Amino acid sequence: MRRRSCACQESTGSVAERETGCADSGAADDARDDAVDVAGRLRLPPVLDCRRVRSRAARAGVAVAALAIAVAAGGCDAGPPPPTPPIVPGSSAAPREVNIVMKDWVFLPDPVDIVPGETVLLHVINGGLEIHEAVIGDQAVQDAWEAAEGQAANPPPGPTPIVSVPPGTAGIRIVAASGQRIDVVWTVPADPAVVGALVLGCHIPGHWARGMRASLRIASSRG
Ligand SMILES: [Cu+2]
Repeated sequence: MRRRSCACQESTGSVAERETGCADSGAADDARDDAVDVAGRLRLPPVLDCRRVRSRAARAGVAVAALAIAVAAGGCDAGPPPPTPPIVPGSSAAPREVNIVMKDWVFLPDPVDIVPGETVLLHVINGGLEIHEAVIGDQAVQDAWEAAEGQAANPPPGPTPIVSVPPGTAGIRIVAASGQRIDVVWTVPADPAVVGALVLGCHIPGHWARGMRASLRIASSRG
């Protein structure tokens, strides 16, 4: 008997058998040996190695299948989001409406597409459970609000301290409670270099550290 050290042939794990060589595939007299194997298997030592390999092969098969599905679907983390089609920039007379949804620790969408010089009507919606804010500004603005609000965290009993930042570092700040929507008209700077440095961030204490930020992307315009 050539297969008495392995019990793979009893089961449906034929792929593992072929891969591991547990089954002797070339023997013409195996039919007779099989009968002896089946009859005598209980007398053999445990065949854990073969079963373990089969289990591994099964897991590998699941992983390969999952990868194939992810590839077919384009993947959830398949790199940067696709570019948006050219958009019609807003004007002061007809601002372009832009939704920014704040959730617990993220902004949606990310990035937010804007056109330098256009006027937008921001609908800032807090879809999370905690209070959030949308601060639009460059890194100096983000740093200023992070420092200011960090100092105001866990205030002593009494009136809530007013949070402020040095002149020139305020940027745009929109604070919304859970479930609240606030609309703000904003004219985007005309200089693409300035727009390219803008960041969207939340500085309610601890939120920036949790990664609550998004980028603003210059979109191509039509019209
Ligand atoms: Cu937040």
